[in-house]
Amino acid sequence: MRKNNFPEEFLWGGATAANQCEGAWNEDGKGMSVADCSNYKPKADPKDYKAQHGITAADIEKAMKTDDVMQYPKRHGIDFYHHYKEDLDLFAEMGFKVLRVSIAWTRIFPNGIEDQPNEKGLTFYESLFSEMKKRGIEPLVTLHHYEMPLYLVNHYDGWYQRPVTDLFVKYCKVVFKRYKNLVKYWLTFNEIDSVFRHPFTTIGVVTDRYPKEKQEEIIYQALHHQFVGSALATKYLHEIIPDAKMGCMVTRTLTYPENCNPKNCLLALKDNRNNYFYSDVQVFGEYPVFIKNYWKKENIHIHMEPGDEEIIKCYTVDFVSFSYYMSMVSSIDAAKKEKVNGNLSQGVKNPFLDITEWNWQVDPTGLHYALIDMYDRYRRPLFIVENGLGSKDVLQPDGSIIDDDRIDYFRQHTQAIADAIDDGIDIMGYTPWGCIDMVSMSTCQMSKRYGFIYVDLDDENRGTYNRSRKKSFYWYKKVIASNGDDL
Ligand code: BGP
Repeated sequence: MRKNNFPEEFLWGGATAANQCEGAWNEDGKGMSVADCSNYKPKADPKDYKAQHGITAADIEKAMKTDDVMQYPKRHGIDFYHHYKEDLDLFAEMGFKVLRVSIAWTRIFPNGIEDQPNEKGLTFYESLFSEMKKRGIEPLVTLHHYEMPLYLVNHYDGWYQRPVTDLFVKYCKVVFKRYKNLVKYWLTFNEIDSVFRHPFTTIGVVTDRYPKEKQEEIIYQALHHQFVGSALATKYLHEIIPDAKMGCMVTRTLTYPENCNPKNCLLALKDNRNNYFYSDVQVFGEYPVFIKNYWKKENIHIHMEPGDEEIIKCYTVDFVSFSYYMSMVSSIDAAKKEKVNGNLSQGVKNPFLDITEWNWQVDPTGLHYALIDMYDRYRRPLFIVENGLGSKDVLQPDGSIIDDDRIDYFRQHTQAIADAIDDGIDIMGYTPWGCIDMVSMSTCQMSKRYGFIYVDLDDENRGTYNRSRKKSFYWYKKVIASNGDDL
């Protein structure tokens, strides 16, 4: 058995999000959220990155009028809302030290604007966090994971309008006060950099309501409001729970140059810098020069209230968390090259890497690279809060699932983390994504599975919702028990 150097306090666990697992979309006073209205929208033009999840105003109108959970699969999720105790038992059996969950804003403030929070929503999360603590599992809570009240989309144009920042901060203060004895680790916005990939689910902006030439500016404006919201949430967290830690959360899309042609290297440098923009603001507390320069050149004007820049400067995050699924390649000849077109990733194919069934390029060495690079840049503790392999698991006649490909994937990525720790990188923990199968974010399908735990439910919503242990369940249990030595 190889001896790795994971620290004793390393937080092993898994990650989930309310909108993909809870279900119970209209129970106990919950309001309708953007997730309850989103369905998979195939891209009309594969080259148009922004068309993914290009929800239109007409789609929302239609979604609001139907109760059909099959058409909107996130509405039923895996019914975690009613199964959470049994799921926590399984996580505890694997030895989880931490579980990443998100709070559905719409359970606390159904429309986002009420004077008083919804007590039933608050009680649900109180019970969830208490049950975790009873099992020795530390909650890691995302405040905003692709879920916001639909009311705010229809009445404020989502995060484009400033009042949404205040409403978000109000919601944050309520949950900080209520859970101050239960939750120490918090994250502000899940993959805040996704605003251009799928604006509806991230900032509640329905792009077709605006002229094409204004859309980019509107997205940056909404993003500014989120940055201010993130800084204020950090401020109030530290005031209300002084020993709590706040993290930002970004998608790390590490990009390599196609080769050592200096032009490709320069392009990759710029692509990586664009990816870093979002965490730069939340860690350094200011907009980078290159973004201000870009806005100037593109004639993009961002309205900032007096004091905004100071707020962003003063209340930066305590740690940096990120999802890591794949790496990318930059090439000045991209148009002429072979491509990989996954549902979220697109780009030049890297001949040295395997791809998943959904065309995501698998690159464990890239995780090691990304950890070194991020730590050199930020010098703050890092937390890998998403990583994993989406695949179509095959049920054996005896009901078991032999997911050796997933075990391989995790073995290599866990080793990459161990190697980065060996290089002196400060890593707080590792929470593989979708530790229990749930509805896929981008495809809205159940058949894209990530879990150590299988959930009996198919794309047509047929199934018993029964949970069962995959082969990877036993593998991960052994890894945690040996603190990362026995891979
Ligand atoms: C991240 C999201 C998650 C999640 C994961 C896997 O971008 O934060 O919510 O679902 O990707 O993506 P998918 O479910 O589309 O395969």
